[in-house]
Amino acid sequence: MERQLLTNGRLATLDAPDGAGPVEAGAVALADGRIVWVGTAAAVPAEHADWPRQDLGGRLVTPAPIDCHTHLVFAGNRAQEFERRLQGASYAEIARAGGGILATVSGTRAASEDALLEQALPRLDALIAEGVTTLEVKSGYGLDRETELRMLRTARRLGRERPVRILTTFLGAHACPPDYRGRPDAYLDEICLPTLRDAHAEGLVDAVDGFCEGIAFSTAQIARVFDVAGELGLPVKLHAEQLSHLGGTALAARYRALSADHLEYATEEDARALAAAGTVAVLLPGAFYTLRETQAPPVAAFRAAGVAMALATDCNPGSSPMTSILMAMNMGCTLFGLTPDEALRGVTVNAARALGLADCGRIAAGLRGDLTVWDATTPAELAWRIGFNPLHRRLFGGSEC
Ligand code: DI6
Ligand code: FE
Repeated sequence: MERQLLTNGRLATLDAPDGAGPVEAGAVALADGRIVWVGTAAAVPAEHADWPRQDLGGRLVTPAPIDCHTHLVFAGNRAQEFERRLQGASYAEIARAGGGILATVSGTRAASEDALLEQALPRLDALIAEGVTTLEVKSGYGLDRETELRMLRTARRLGRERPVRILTTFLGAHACPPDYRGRPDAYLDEICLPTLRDAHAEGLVDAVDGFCEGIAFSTAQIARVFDVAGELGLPVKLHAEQLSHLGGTALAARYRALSADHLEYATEEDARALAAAGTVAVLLPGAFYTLRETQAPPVAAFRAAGVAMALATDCNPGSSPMTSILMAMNMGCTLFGLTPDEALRGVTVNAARALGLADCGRIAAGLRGDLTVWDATTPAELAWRIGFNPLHRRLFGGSEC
């Protein structure tokens, strides 16, 4: 049995009520990749006291960050679209003209699995370099059977290529492909839903997502996707109220979704529905920033209703070309008014919830040994800086890597 005792850390366990500060002079005992005991160094039980020790020098220890919303697998880039938006074109205009998501669909359809892997790895490595140990990866740039399956297989491969846990999400209802232009229901019947069944049969799907928006799918269409997910026993989540209020949040709550994501145009009533359903609000400030949106999500309403808030990168080539979870924390604070403690909860305990995971996101006995040690002493230092990475050590399942 592999055992270790980390001592002299400042532990932000995220296992205590809001606002509880780090445990000073804390210790964590790990055995076989799991946390077996957490507390103050002075209280280490005799049974762990002689385990190999590592002194953390008073550094901050947190649960390792979790990126609960990414579109990490895709081919090509959208720098040209960036230039067009700088000249005044809107994201929706570009999408309606066949650019945007559909531009990435062309590139992704043309890419082999090896090419997709090769292009995704540097993005994954950037997240790992900031301590991320678990992330979600969506399909949705194939919009045909073969490419959607290839994206999901690539996502699974990422988890074999690197010391990281990948959760896959089927996002066939991301956009209506050109060959089905104006016939979104036919696309769902003929491509999206059969592909979901095939992907599930191949063990490639951990959850099902959709893009509920004027430029994508209606609530009635998303409900059809969610019904099939329910039949297959798969949890759902939704891109909702990003650019307008269409009722996606209420729909997500009705289906007891793991999360509703973006939510710039969500209302107080939506916040109450999320709270009642136990659905996590995943805030994506990278997309808000990139698209230069002006309406921020209703954070005060989420707080008042008791909605758990997570933060993620939304890493994608169009609306959020961001591969930094620390930057997501910084933007969550600066653009959306989260406190640094909320930002930390957003990428740990609440991000785990948004993925339906109970075995990570906190420092507590029984959980995976997914920990990060920082050259910092307070959680605020993680969200404070821009473009600086204070990671000192990353433990994935108890192993340093
Ligand atoms: N919302 C997003 O932020 C991404 N997808 C979505 O439904 C953007 C995808 C892209 O622009 O490529
Ligand atoms: Fe997204």
